[in-house]
Amino acid sequence: MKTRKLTMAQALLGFLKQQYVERDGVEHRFFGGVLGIFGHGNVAGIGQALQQNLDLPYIPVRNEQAAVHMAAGYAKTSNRLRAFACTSSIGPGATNMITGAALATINRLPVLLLPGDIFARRNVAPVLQQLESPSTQDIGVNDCFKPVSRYWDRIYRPEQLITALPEAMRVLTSPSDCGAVTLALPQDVQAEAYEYPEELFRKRVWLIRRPQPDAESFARAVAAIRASRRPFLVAGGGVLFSEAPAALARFCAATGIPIGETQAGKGSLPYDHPQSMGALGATGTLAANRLARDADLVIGIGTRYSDFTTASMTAFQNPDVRFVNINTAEFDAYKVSAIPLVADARVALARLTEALAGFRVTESYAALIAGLKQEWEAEVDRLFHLGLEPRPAQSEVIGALWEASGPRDILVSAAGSHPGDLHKLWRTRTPNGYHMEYGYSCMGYEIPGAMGAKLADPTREVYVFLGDGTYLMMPGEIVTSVQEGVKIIIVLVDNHGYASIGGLSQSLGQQGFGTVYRTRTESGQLEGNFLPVDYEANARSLGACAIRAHSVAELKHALEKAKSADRTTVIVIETEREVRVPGYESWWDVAVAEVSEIESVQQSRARYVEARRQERHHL
Ligand SMILES: Cc1ncc(C[n+]2csc(CCOP(=O)(O)OP(=O)(O)O)c2C)c(N)n1
Ligand SMILES: [Mg+2]
Repeated sequence: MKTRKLTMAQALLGFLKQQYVERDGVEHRFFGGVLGIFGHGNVAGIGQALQQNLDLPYIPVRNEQAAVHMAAGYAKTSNRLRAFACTSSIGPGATNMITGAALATINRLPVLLLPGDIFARRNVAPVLQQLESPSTQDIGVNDCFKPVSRYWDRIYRPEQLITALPEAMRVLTSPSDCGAVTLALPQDVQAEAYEYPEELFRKRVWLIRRPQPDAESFARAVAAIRASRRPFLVAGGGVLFSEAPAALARFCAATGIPIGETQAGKGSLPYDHPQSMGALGATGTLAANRLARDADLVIGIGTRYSDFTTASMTAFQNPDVRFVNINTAEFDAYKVSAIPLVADARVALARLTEALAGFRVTESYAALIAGLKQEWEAEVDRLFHLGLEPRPAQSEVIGALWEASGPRDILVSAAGSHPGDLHKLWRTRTPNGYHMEYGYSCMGYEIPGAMGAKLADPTREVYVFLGDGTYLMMPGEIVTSVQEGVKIIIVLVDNHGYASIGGLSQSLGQQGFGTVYRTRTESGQLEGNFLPVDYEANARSLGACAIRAHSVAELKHALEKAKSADRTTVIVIETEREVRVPGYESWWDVAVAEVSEIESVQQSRARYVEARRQERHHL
């Protein structure tokens, strides 16, 4: 057997470089590169190997958590056909990646995590940053990756790579089991040499399958759709991952079935498609929520049925409602007692369109759909142009941003009041043009996530829409964007703290306690002036261009400047905190204190108990 003598780290990178994926006859290299930060736990192993493998680009970042977010943004924009690996030292560098790992796994995105680990040899333990246990020497902080990874392994001996790497690739390229893969790499083993079989380094092409539905389940699904009077379709992230928007548009045009979109599925149809009712659920449109409420058949495609989508199991109120689920993951396909089509979205939609030939929704249902759509578009226009003085409402900022953006541009956001407002209002024109991380809704994802999107598709302008709160969590990656020449445009909405959680707190009878950025006063409470944060100066100090806009007109001007700039630009605009986009006949279950000394909380509890009566089991 021909072998190559390499360190474990060198062999790992040698393998990663040779991994490709193929779908629909198109082949791509799978790994775009490696993101990370060096410390004593990886510099001599992975760090050394990266230096002698420059064809696998290395991008140093400012925070390991951000590295994983960047990798997730890259994978999402690539429809999971490409990924990044992330390298860290041991200890805090490694555990910084755990939040990112959870985010990737929840969003079903492939990221390969390579945290450094403590010495396998053990004789020098405890090493710097090692967590010791009195009950075993076989545990460390990297065990915390287990529940947030779809595959987890620790490479105690260099030859274990030979069996671990194919498993890692199987999971990373799986349409159903995709998520974070963690290979914990003890620092001494990274640097250890081994005679690896030459075969390990041959080019390998992983076929991304498009599974066909089982014949009997398919026949039952067709019969259920044909029998329905008020069918409604829920488009989830799986529609985009499968690159099925065109197949969905054909299905909807042929059958007249309307769709509502989840956060991950938004943009499955262009907003102006006649069957697009926009966002569904707690942050949904009136059009989608009304149709969902009365639907007798719900076709869920590539959706996890999160509580925001189901409005905490209140969205579907027709007593006879049934479900058909199309999903590559059996786990999701079986939810809500559906007829499960364990299949690829594009394949299933094309076959359903064919099998449903001649089926069309009734004229009265079609008229209802058209009327609701028209009303909703008028509502968006209203919210885009409120003309509020002296500070605009957030919906006006969204309107100005939408009008300034081009049809192929990408909008990235994740947490705060932005996901809810954008879910309702953003008019997505192109698949993947709406990039919302709402599986983990992680404050701090936005800037690195947007950089990942830009790395995946540099031909599209990438906008970030975020709040002052989330900006403060992870502005440091602006430095990385300057380093790499990865330009993004960041619109920072300054409303002096957490408007979203503040609003939620008020609705729970808690008066927004602890959610406003104010100084502590002699009363001992946070009741003083607004915190004097200069976001513009902060962004500029990190290397970005920065502009403050005082009005919608100035915002429009700033956006034009940002588009022509060659660097990441941050636009700061103050908004009217208390003018919010309303909800549209939906709800979200946030449990209210059952007993309290505060009267407003007691009242809120009474409303809560009443509202919960709408929650259903779909059995
Ligand atoms: C890492 C993380 N911590 C806490 C939360 C809970 N959370 C959700 S939104 C939010 C406030 C966001 O504030 P900001 O970015 O200013 O947006 P705004 O609410 O003002 O729209 C918080 C604390 C979260 N989603 N992520
Ligand atoms: Mg805020």
